[in-house]
Amino acid sequence: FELETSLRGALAADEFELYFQPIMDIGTRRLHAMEVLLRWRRGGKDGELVTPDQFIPIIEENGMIVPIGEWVIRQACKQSMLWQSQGMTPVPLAVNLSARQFMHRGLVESIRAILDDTGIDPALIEFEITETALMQHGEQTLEILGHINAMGIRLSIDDFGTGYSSLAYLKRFPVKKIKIDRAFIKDLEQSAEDRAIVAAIIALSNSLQLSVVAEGVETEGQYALLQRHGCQFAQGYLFSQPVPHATAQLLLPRC
Ligand code: G
Ligand code: G
Ligand code: G
Ligand code: MN
Ligand code: NA
Repeated sequence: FELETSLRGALAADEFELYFQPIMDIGTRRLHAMEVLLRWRRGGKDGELVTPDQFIPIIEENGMIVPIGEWVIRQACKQSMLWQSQGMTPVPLAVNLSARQFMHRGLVESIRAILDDTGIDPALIEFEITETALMQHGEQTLEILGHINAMGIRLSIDDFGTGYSSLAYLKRFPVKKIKIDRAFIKDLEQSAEDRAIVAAIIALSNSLQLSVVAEGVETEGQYALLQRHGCQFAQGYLFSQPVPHATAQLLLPRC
């Protein structure tokens, strides 16, 4: 309750920040993209850093996810353009979208306005939507995703494996990439069962022309197993935790 009260002024007080976590190309071990992760600097400049699990559920519930989520998309586009203007080679930035944002009719129009205002190449923005969110509003979601896809923004399925969809069902959506939930990666080296599940997801995804990101990769052993099974991309503490923009920019190649 107290959190909710201080969250109300947080956007106007400029207390949100973007963090970035690298997504690596497994074959080349080079940077492929970065996931954008929201942080709340509670109380301003010297305030404590609050992670999304502590406030995303609140702002999803009270609807503040709509303006805050829009701010995240705009800020990510601005950041990409700023890096480009400073001579860095951009990589795509992957922004998380909540189910609640899909229920808001204005989503497509605000994305269009952000693309226009910032001038960003839509190929440099991706949206991550969870499997569960995708299932919630079948037809309306399908329509909105169609509009987003038509703008040239790629879509990926986040936390794959934790919901109840099948890859066959996902083929109805204009999705190019799936992210295997870290629950399946955690015990990859110890668990033959998890290896079987992950191998099957990768094989079927590849045959459906979907690329695959493994989340929560923490060890070289996991990395080697994923590489052997044909997984293209990996994200996790093995490479980097989510970092602030000043650190993220050091990871970008220069033109
Ligand atoms: O950064 P990590 O530490 O704690 O993030 C936890 C989860 O919070 C992520 O998996 C993601 O689902 C969610 N999250 C992070 N940033 C955003 C955001 O900008 N918008 C939405 N909707 N969810 C986010
Ligand atoms: O670092 P400083 O407090 O001056 O940043 C001002 C705002 O601009 C912050 O919200 C910061 O997150 C944002 N920002 C994003 N990218 C950059 C950048 O490359 N340089 C600076 N100075 N600020 C950036
Ligand atoms: O997937 P969401 O979009 O749900 O995912 C990002 C979340 O996962 C962030 O909270 C991030 O801090 C966390 N995360 C990223 N890499 C790792 C990792 O290698 N191990 C663990 N335990 N958490 C991770
Ligand atoms: Mn995500
Ligand atoms: Na995830």
